[in-house]
Amino acid sequence: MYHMAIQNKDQLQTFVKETIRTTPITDIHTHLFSEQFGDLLLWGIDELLTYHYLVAETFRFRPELSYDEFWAMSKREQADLVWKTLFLEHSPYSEACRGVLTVLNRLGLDVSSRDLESYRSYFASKSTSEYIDQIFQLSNVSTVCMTNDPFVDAERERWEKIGQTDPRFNAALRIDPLLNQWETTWVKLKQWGYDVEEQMTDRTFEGVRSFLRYWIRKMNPLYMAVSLTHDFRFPESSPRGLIIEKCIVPVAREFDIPFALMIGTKRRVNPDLREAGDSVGLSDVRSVENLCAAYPDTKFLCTMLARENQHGLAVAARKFRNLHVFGCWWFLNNPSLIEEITRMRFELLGLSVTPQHSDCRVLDQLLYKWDHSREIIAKVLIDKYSDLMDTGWRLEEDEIRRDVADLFGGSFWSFLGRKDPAKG
Ligand code: HDL
Ligand code: ZN
Repeated sequence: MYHMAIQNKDQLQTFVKETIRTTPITDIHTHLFSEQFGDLLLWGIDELLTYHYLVAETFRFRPELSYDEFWAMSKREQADLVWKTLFLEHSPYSEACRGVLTVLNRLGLDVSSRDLESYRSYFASKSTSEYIDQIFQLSNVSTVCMTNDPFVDAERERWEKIGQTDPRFNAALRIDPLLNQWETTWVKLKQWGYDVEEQMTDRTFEGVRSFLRYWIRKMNPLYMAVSLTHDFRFPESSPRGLIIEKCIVPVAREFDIPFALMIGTKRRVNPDLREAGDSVGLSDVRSVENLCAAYPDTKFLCTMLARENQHGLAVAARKFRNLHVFGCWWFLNNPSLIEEITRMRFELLGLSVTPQHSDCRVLDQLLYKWDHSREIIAKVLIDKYSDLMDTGWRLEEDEIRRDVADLFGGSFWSFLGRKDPAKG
């Protein structure tokens, strides 16, 4: 194939930006659901405005508003208050506010009108399936990975009925209650017919392994995932430590799927904020290194919530090829931190990293979370390629296309040892 070399920095900038804009993305962690999951899939302006990030920001300007009063409001009333507080009474330049406006703009709505009712009528005219198609097409996301938690009744019941799901939506088996609330979770497993007891016995371990096998066979997940608080340590002679050692790791290897660790939350520091009440804590990278070292044949995906953990995590990934780092998670999903973290990762890990995931809870957020991140990743990549040009390295267009495809899911699929189903 004729190689087209990049001739100068202007051409480099233009080509990288266009390649970043047109390369489809595999979004490896979201809270989205395919249409078969019914009202578990959130979309539209009122869901966008009541995203828990915006709820937290609204309360900061409403010292007189009681939490109970807010939670008693309808979704529409909550959205009205968020809109009034964060968009009309104050300029909406926080990332979560800006995101709502990016979505409206990308849908072709008149953001300058500030006419919430006109936005509402636009969404009211959409059906779920046509809107899913529209958002995937506009955001140029090819597939998303869901967060599928069999301990959520509404979700478990739907899995019992669902056959083939939408190929744009991959599954991930989320097991937080198994690892973080064993003292109550074991009772549920027993009720579901698994031969477990509270004590960490071989019988219990086999019961938990059969639970995992059942859901992996049902969901065909890309990976198993857990969110862990900042004080997570491994090894640890606790139910969490033992279930990881005796159940998660062996079953992950049996099915050749990674175990994804999302580490660093501080749960419900303000419980009145509900979903918005979690905070961040400094985590222990050593524990991730211990896991990778103890189980070299098991694949680990990892993202950490504290900015201060990012350098250590990137260095850990240099030590362990069975560790794949991903995303600028949650409180890190802001332009200044995405840029800092992406620069550090590209300098330490090159292409062997997945720089971003969206964590979308509302379908339309795919438009803004990826538009904003594409722009930053392009900026960092241009700098990195520009440094290469300065050494006399010849940059080829098809190699830049290859690199961007790797960063936007290719490295993830290679790490999984699977082909991207969206690529046929
Ligand atoms: O545990 C997780 O997957 C987190 O992403 C939480 O869902 C968090 O509330 C969130 O939405 N972060 O973006
Ligand atoms: Zn998440």
